[in-house]
Amino acid sequence: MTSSSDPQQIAPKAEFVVVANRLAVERTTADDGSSGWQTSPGGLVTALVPIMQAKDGAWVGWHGAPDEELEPFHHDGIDMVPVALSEAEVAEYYEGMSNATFWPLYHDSVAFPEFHREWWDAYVAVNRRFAEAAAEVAEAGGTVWVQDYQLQLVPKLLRELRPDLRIGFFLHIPFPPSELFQQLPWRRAVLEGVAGADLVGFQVPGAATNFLNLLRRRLGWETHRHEFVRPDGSRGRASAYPISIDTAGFEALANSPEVEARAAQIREDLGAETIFLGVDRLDYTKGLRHRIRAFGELFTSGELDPEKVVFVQVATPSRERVDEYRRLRDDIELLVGRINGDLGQFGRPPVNYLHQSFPRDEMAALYRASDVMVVTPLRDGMNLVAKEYVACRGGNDGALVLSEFAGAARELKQAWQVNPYDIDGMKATILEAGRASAREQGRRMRALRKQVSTHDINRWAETFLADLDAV
Ligand code: GDG
Repeated sequence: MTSSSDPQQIAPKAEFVVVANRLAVERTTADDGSSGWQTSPGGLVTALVPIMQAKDGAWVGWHGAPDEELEPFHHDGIDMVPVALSEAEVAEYYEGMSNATFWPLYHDSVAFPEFHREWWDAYVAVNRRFAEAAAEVAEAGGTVWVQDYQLQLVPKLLRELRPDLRIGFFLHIPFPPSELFQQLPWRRAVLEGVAGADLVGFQVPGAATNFLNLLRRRLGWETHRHEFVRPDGSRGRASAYPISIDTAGFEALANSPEVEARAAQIREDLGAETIFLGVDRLDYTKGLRHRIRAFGELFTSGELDPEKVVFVQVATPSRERVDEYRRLRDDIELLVGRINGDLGQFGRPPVNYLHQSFPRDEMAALYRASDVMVVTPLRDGMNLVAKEYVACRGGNDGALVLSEFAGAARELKQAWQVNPYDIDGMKATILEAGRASAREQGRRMRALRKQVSTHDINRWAETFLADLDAV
């Protein structure tokens, strides 16, 4: 959906500002070689764009190309404010501090977090740049909503620059228990940074509790239920706002004749009686090693018959310049190669592994085509894939196997829940979900669908912003 971008320079002043690591647009290249912008796909952008269009909004973020300075521009009714990052900052602030320190530390340290002082220095410098860009663009008394772990210092910096603003912060990933968080050499600065927001949102109540406990124990701040008191006497709140998806959009897509036809084609191509599906960014938090091992054992023992069953795993390429992700890819491909080498037949690998990303309609067709969706992260803030699968099952059929350690498990109680570290338990539950009667699957799926249709991404954004308004 390329729409016209006004190339002329603008000097926006916005009533509502979103600050995120990435801008809400991606570059496009036309056949004649000219480049433009298209709105990024994805739930957050889908939910916020209408609010921003209605409110005179601006989006502050990196545009994705290192060492390139861009002027603000107008796209799709929103002022886009690009923040420049140098090649070294991408390596230190983004790949380093964000993705090799905070990401593993906040996900139960399932990979070792690395602590490097030069990464931290870059993180501070870049956070300051984002805060300054937001301070520049927000109109007097406006609202600024800061997104995620790459920008945890922005709320406090922005508050110092612009005390007139109403500032929200939302963390998309888990917030760890204090035992883990305390390892962080810069723990005080991070807590104070986040607590610069008037309202701090987390995916689950436990994360808000972890955060409030740390403010009390580490910083010696007073807290009362959801409220915290800064040393200057000002107050903020921390609470859970479970994120969701554009449920109606997914449902409509999955029910379209094109997607229905494509789903039938996928089933025919795979030629299996039962299709199990996994869809994840290729990330060590998603539990791929454990999941593939479980399927390997089920195929080897014959409990799943490779002649009748296929396990499709889409592993979307992700963070390929970070070492841990390269190692993960090698491990996964070794595991998949062994299973297929040992048990496959001509044209029929038991594990159909795809290290690719697909358009949204192809994802909807895959969800629609699959009998059992297997979502088994070791730790996950929410997990939108689980909700998308449910939204695409208009016939109230299909089964969802879901890790207890995904934020989504709190809402999707009727899924077949598993502890992904318990491989035997996971194997038993995968079989149980696949063999459940249509009646049992329907009973569970109806309840799941009710939850996901009444709690969509619009409700998430509206609730957060209404509460921010009320603080
Ligand atoms: C973080 C938190 C939290 C994946 N492959 C393709 C594709 N996707 C889409 C999925 C889904 C999204 O990407 C992934 O979202 P998840 O929630 O599953 O996971 P993270 O990327 O780790 O997201 C997570 C989320 O933020 C939101 O707060 O839920 O816990 O870790 O929408 O469909 N989309 C397309 N092609 C692909 O190949 N089109």
